[in-house]
Amino acid sequence: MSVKERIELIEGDITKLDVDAIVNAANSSLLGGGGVDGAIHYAAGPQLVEECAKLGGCPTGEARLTKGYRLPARHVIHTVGPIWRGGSNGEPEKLANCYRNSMQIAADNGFATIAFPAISTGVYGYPLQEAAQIAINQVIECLNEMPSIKKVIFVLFGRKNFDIYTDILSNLK
Ligand code: AR6
Repeated sequence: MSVKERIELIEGDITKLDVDAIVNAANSSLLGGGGVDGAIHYAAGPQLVEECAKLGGCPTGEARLTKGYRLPARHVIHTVGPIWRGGSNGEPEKLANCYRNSMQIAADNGFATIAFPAISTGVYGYPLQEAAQIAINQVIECLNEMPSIKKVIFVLFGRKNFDIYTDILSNLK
């Protein structure tokens, strides 16, 4: 299977996905918030924040693993995206690190399927097109190095972001 065939795009709600891990766009406290973070905690139930509270936070660009509790997904990989401050404050590198570190946790734990939201593109204000390009580039790089990961699903909330990802992927050979 080619790397491109191991990538899937879905428009919808990441909390519904039955995969080994969904990735959460968290904040550095790991104690919950709005957006996809709020939706994941709501669907997983209160045990998720109890486990998160034991982790002692997470710096921007890094990632942490918990169980999925009431989610259909077996695990949650919490990563902290950069807040967009114009793009010359290390945002691209930090966003790339979110994808790489999440993929590394999946590979280290033998996960075959992982789903990502568009990290940093909501409350944190990262421009959609730039963020999508980084997400896809980084995931492709990782898939080349991590044969045990069979499928990466990008779950996009809204048609606009879905179309951006579709365009980038269709322009890859
Ligand atoms: N499924 C998939 N994608 C979703 C869902 C969902 N259920 N809900 C929202 N999105 P955001 P950030 C999309 O704001 O920018 C939180 O308060 C959303 O449309 O969730 O990384 C945290 O605690 C957008 O495209 O995350 C942090 O404080 C994308 O998910 C802060 O927000 C990310 O938007 C993190 O901000």
